[in-house]
Amino acid sequence: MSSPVSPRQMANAIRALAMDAVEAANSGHPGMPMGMADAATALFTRHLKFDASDATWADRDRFVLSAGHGSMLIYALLYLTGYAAPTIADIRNFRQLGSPCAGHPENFELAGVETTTGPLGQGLATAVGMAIAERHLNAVYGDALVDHRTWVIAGDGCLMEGISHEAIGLAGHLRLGRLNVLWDDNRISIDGPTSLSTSEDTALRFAAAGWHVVACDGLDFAAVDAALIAAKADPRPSLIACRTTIGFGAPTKAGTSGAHGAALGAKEVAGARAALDWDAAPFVVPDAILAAWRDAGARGAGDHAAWAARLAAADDTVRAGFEARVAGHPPAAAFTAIDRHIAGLIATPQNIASRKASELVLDAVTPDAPGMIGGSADLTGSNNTKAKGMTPFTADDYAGRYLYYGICEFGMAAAMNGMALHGQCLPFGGTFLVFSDYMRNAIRMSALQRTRVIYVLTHDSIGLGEDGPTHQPIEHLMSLRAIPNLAVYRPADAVETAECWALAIADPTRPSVLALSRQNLPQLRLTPASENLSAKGAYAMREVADPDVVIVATGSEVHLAVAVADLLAADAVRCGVVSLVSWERYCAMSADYRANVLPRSALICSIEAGVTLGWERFTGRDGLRFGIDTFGASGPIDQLYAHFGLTAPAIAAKISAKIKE
Ligand SMILES: Cc1ncc(C[n+]2csc(CCOP(=O)(O)OP(=O)(O)O)c2C)c(N)n1
Repeated sequence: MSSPVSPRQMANAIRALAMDAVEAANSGHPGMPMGMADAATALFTRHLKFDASDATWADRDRFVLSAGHGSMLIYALLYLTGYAAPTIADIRNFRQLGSPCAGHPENFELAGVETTTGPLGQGLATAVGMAIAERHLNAVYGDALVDHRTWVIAGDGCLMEGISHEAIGLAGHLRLGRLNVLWDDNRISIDGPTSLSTSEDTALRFAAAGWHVVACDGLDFAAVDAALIAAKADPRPSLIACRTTIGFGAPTKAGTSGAHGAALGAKEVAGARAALDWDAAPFVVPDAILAAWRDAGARGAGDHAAWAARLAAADDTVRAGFEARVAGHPPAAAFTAIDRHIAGLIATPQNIASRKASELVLDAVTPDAPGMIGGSADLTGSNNTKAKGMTPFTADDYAGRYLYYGICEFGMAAAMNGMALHGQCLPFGGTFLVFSDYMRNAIRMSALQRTRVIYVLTHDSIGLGEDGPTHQPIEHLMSLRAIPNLAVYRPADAVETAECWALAIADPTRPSVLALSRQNLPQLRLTPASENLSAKGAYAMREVADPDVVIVATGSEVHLAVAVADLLAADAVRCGVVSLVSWERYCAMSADYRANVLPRSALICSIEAGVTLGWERFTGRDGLRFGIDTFGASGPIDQLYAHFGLTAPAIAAKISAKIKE
């Protein structure tokens, strides 16, 4: 039976819900959903492969609303197509505390939201990672199990952001033909028309990056449908430029920035209802229109069932591996491999840089952890991220597990978020610690979204030497520690480096930073431990009874602390040394454990070759904090440590003087 409901009526349901929710909240962005409603209707009723009854179906198409401020668009779509959430009550509570319909879409609130968006441009770059994951898994498992697309709705803002350059370039280079971006070409942003700030030819920009570009009237369902058909047929990634009108339907605000980010007001909403021929009460979708949407939401059920049958028929080992990856369980063999590697280090100690130690871990673990996908922002040989046997992921070989991201830190980080969110992938990627600033917001988004992404950030102090202050991180460790739900590890030697990798791989809902040295470090851990000592965040590296002083240090400064303790011992000062591998883990330990590691009875002093800001937390007001509160300098490493007062004699003298005060 053919539905009497027109696509425009279906689109108007989105428009009405967007207007009503923003009106009720008296905050939000009605213009974008109203402008893109027809295009979204074409996508969701004709092209997107999904089954609203199971938001977690592994072979579903991924949909990313990169223009996250238009969140009512995705909330309306999820409700209308029949996802378990949001309910209409949730939508009525749009932007209220406790509603899953948050101001911007959040992946941890709604199963149908693939990624948290709001920081413009990042959704698009995250989608590139999803498209990479899809092609990789397709190469591993074949069309029968992995065969889906990634769709994006992006606005002018997303495409103005610099990260779009990185994302578009990478997608074009890797010929990610299953990535399709619908651009809401409404030529309006907050300050007014986009002509205020840009004259760029967006279509040419995408074409130059190797994309297929198709333009259509974004308010015409049939035209968008045809453009989406063309996009799917082209082997390149596609930009579908949808010419739209922001706030379509609003009598005076349509086409103006007045429709962008505020409630339209009762009079304007009434005018829009009249113009759109929508006479249902607020938050009410007429039965026939809702039924048509629910049909669209069930469209994929047949595909889903056929896929499930193929998975059930797959070889037992393949199916078990596939399902374990979907569940996000790293193979037990990966942890066994790390344990074996640590035993090897205890047997044959290695005085090597922690970046090199990290490479040895990767060599050991990646063969047993097929989900691990590495990469670097053009610093492969410095970050030591390419494990033995890892081959490049290229347009000609999607089975490869190593990505050459180019000099695109932000794009790399966002793409890694996309791979992790896609599922079945555990991405890690490298750059210098100092350039974490370039990708900081994506690291923040990893933490907010609870993705298992591992950042391998090398050259973690002035210890990198001659490259000088532009390359020497000073405030970075502390500023990364300030990001909630991010584990920042700074291992002191090769054993701790292996322990930190094990912790990062095992942590399902938290990203990790591994801050690693350029310079060689002596191996301090020389006896086997019965457990992963780094898991507690901090532990005694040198234990003394009833200490006068305990030095808490991190990474490359732990062996310096040990040297200080030796000098103090010669002076009859009882000095313990604590390796603080991870603040987050240490602070999560019991008060008893923490007090045992850093006893109140002792003078606590810190050593870290970075800002001293923050160390008061452990040293109190009386303790000494050894660090660097200026930029670094260019010179050989030994001269630099001496210049900044970070030598054993200098520190021991200050601690001695303090004790004698
Ligand atoms: C990185 C970042 N910078 C700034 C903002 C604030 N902001 C939200 S929407 C917007 C304008 C976006 O314009 P456009 O993409 O054209 O959206 P439309 O006006 O069509 O809704 C800005 C600047 C943001 N969300 N993210």
